[in-house]
Amino acid sequence: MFISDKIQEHNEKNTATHVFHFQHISALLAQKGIDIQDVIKKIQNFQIAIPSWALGTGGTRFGRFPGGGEPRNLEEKIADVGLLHQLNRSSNSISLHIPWDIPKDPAALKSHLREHGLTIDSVNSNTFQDQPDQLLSYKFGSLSHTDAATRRQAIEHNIACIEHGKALDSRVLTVWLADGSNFPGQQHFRRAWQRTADSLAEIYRAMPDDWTMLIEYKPYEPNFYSMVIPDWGTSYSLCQFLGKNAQVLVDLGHHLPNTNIEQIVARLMHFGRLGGFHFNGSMYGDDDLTTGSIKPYQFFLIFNELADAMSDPAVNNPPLAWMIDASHNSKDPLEDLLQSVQNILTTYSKALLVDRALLAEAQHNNDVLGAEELLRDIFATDTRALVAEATRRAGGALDPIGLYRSLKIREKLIEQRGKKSTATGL
Ligand SMILES: [Mn+2]
Repeated sequence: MFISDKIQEHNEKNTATHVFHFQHISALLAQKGIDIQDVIKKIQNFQIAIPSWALGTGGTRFGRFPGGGEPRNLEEKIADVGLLHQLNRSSNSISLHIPWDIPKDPAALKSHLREHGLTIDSVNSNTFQDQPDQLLSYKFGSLSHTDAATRRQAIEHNIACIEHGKALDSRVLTVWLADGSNFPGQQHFRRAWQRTADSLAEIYRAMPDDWTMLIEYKPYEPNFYSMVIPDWGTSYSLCQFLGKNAQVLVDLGHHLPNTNIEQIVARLMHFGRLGGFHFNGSMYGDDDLTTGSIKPYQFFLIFNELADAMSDPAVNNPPLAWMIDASHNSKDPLEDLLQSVQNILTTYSKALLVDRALLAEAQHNNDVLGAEELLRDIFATDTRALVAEATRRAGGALDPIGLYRSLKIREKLIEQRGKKSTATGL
């Protein structure tokens, strides 16, 4: 579905209201001496990958309630991401899950991607479930398994993911392990770490030099007593063991309640070891809700640390791979993704407005209230018109969700794909 004429029509219709809000924020920021053009450029350059598994309705272990019109194959998934990118100009890549989305004809797929202005982001291995044709089970682990043949199978799967990625010009392998134990005594912690490290080292050696391995951590689930990689410290220790092309991946929902994620982010960037980011919203655990929906202030504080480190020439951290990793259970997945991207861009734009010199001064002088109020003032600033202007200049819609709804896109997708279509992997 190509909708550039509809976008233009929509923007023209909404120009007056937009200009009113944009002039207001422009005047406000001019008073503060902020270069608004630079901020708009940074917002335009911020691209967030959409995972291939987020385009259909998710679910919980109790059930799944699909909404219809879900993409039936990888081509339709690419078409959906292409549509999001047309609307917001900020979702220019798709992250693939192997084996749910094994590309059958890489050359054809690449031209399909080009048609939609997209690239492949990371490839994600899957050893958290058994596949029908699989010889050995991952019930008791994969890369950390006590049995060498099972570890071998999991290593080979990851190397196969790298091969699929190479064919599509990806340069990132994301590894998330479900490995762990459910009961005390079940697993020898030190040996499990070492087996995992040795397995990852084999995969690392199979990676081309310009690739990055992202290692994701998670405190619990599916294992509830221990996870082999439960926290950023363990991810970091594995990266140190592997080499410079291994980086920690922070998933916002993979923390225990009240964890200071902003501090984790700052630490990792200080060490030059933050490689990737999975956006979602969390109330209790890995809830995978809409990004920014539950704790917007914390989300701003996280972005504040990211923006601070990204703007500091003394920080030697590679550019980050940004991705949404959420599950859409009660909303239209495409609307939810548009909403997430809007929340991400709005929060990022606020972080760009923080006066770093003033904040540093307040911190240096131990002006506790001064430093805090500086952040709170920016958090309370409505920057939606800045994001809308950045999107408009890039050719996107002033109000991506509004346009999506008025074009009745979900209804059209249901007509095309049917009420009962199911996205692969769900
Ligand atoms: Mn994740």
